[in-house]
Amino acid sequence: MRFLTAGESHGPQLTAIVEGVPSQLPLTAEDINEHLARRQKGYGRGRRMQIEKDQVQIMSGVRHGKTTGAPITLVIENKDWTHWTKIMGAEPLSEEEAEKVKRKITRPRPGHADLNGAVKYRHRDMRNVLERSSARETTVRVAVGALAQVILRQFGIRLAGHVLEIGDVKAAQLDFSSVEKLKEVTESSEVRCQDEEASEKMKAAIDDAKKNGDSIGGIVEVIAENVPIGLGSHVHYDRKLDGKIARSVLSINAFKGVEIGLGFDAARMKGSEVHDEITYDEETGFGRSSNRLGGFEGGMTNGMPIVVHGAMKPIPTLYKPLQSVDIDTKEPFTASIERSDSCAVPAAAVVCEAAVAWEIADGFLEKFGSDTMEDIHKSYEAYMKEAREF
Ligand code: EPS
Repeated sequence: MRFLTAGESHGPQLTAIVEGVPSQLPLTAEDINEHLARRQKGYGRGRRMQIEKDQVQIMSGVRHGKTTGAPITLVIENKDWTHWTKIMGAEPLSEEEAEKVKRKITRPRPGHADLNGAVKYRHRDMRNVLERSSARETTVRVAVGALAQVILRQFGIRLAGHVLEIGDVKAAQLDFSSVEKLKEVTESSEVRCQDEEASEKMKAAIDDAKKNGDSIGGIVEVIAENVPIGLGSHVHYDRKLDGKIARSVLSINAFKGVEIGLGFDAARMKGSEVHDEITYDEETGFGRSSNRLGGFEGGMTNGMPIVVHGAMKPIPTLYKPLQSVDIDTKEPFTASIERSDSCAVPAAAVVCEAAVAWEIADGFLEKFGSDTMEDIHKSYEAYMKEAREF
């Protein structure tokens, strides 16, 4: 499968075209809206989230509740567009109008794409960069990830994204038993965290950052259960599924780090403390006695849950000004900003879940075929039987 996204933060809509989805998959807008609503929640969001109520429109590739195999177009409108029709419109402006409505941006914000994008694409108005680099785009990535989760659910593969750390507050170690159990707690948490005591401290840390005109980042975890052995491949670098997941997670706005399983900690431990011992059971076949490698060996899934961590830096749009330089006057200035989130880590857990879901679904179809759901089910059942009896 592949997808493209298009759209600006204050433009009319966000769009994704998803190609390669098998036919006969039951799919409704509600399957996607559920995840869009999850992304909009979270303690620490700014005023924009009160304006938007993200809902998907399925514009192609689905008929009477089932996919046809044709490209699927997903559209999510920006409600805020009504305030930006002149500023963000596609029609040319007269010089007089431009003066009035353009709201040219010449002051790059440290930590944003503003300056690099302006130099690269030769824009004197940095709105041409920041409208597209905005994390608003993650809406449509969540929509695409929701579609991926509809495919995965047919095979019992379920995912949960949750928050491990916000600022300097860490949740207690998770005793993972199932995605369902994890979701029971995290879906109702304002910071998407399973540790209630830590959640309160996280909220206080967010309040503190907000009060000081600052922002804070954090670490999210995504767990995927019931993933069959053998997705991805050891034979070539660009077929390693853990590598694809890492790239996808690092491409989420503001993400600066990714780990699978123990991740960086593994580098500080002995081999005997890191590797998961192999077990055998007549009914279920081969397994592992632990899951320190997060479900991956040799770029392939090993049948254990996939465990991915992503580190999000603090949002760089700050009320507390940082030093920068105006690109027109070359004068230094300290920026002050109108509207921002002080923490978007709870939402980022949903985005990260979507990114991981997409890569697993893609690896799944690569292994089991991609034309019709019926063929995929047959191929999956036959392989799982062989794998159990191997
Ligand atoms: C964002 C800035 C804020 C966030 C936005 C991402 O938007 P605005 O500039 O309209 O206040 O609210 O996030 C979303 C709109 C969203 O849907 O997550 C940024 O600069 O990245």
